[in-house]
Amino acid sequence: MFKKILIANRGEIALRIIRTCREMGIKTVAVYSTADRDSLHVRFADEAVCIGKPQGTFSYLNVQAIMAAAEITNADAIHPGYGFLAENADFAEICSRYNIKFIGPTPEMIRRMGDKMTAKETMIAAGVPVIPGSEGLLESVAEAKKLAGEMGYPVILKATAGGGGKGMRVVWQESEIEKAYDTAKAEAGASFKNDGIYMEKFVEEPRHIEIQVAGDQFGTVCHLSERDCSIQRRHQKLVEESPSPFMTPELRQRMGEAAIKAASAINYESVGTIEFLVDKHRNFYFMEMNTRIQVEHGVTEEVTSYDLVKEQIKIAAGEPISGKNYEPTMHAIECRINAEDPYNDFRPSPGMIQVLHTPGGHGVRIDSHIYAGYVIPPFYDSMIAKIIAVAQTREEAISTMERALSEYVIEGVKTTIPFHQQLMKNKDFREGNFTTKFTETFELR
Ligand code: MV4
Repeated sequence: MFKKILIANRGEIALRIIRTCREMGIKTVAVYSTADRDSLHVRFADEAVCIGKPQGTFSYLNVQAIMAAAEITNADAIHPGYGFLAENADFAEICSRYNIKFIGPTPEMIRRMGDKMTAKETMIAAGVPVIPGSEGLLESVAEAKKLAGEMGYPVILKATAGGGGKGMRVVWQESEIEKAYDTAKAEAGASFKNDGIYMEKFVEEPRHIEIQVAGDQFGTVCHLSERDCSIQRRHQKLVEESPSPFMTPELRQRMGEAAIKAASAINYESVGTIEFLVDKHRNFYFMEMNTRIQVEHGVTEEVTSYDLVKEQIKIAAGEPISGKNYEPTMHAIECRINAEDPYNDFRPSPGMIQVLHTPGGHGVRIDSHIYAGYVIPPFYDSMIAKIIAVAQTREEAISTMERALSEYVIEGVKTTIPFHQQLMKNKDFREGNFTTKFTETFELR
């Protein structure tokens, strides 16, 4: 097992990793930007190294500085968390060149899933259902027009280097395709230095349901059931839950098998997530694979009693997993609390937390790095806490969440708490009747 892990991240996920390391008897090294000097991850780690100025490119994305910090502290592994360098294959490769274990999959696995068309081709070969669309990248507008005519509108154009919604264009009729093709290609080229785009039939009003998987170096792969992440706004998830209110035992069986097939196809080793789109007839299609620990991993932990960070570290250290699949035994709902103004287009609201009271009690888990007097810097994403409510039923989990939200006192910055309070009261949400379009019509009053 590793003796010392450097955590190449900040905020709540850095704390989350430090907590598991402490339980496992592993020493930790925090790295921090000058904006994060007074952060809890710096205090809670055994050692801390300043790696640069506030902006991500100078600090948490500064590979040189992070590798130097790992060298001088004698760390034998690096945990990248999520975001920043978590899905950077070049970084994973540099770690192995320095003889430092990257806690995650191999660079080849990251690359294969990072290119969306390659990922899709891999899934087709493995027999995992994908959304009907172009075979490979589009070569011309003429090809796009011909194919869309054959498939029927609406279609969607996606950047192969994209993901998470960047560089996407929905095309409703032939008159729009030329412009959509040109702008999607230009946007992809500008954002990713890769202008490859492909086409799919557009699935209207789908649910986003993802399956958590884990695989080890011995070829054993298991799944840990699903999370429903349909409540999103501009491709930012706001609420996640497990089990999905749309799930049936039969659908879980089929999606679980497909997710295991998907991960096995690349001999996946680490924890990861297979994202699916699910249509109203419960047809499901592979969308992308995330090769990292995700923000919403705690939802799965609460319903399966499986410590995903601990398993991720054990797998990286070469230990085997049991191979048994996990079914939810509880219901968990997570609300992401962001320092944003939900009444003002979710505008970021950085600044000092003047007053803080944190909820607790039965069935409430809070993952957060904030404290009274903490200053939320403007340089990073605005998530400041995650509330996870756990209970035996969805109805009870919602009640627990409402109770926890009502206890949360955060003064000094605007937060998304009022959004979540109204969402928990919404009839369609309470009935489990929602798709990825839900937030477009949900009005905050
Ligand atoms: C789609 C789609 C409908 N049809 N693909 C959004 C993020 C990226 N992972 C893919 N996305 C979508 N791909 C087809 N063929 C709808 C979306 C989509 C979406 C997916 C999941 C969660 C929220 C979403 C919001 C808008 C669009």
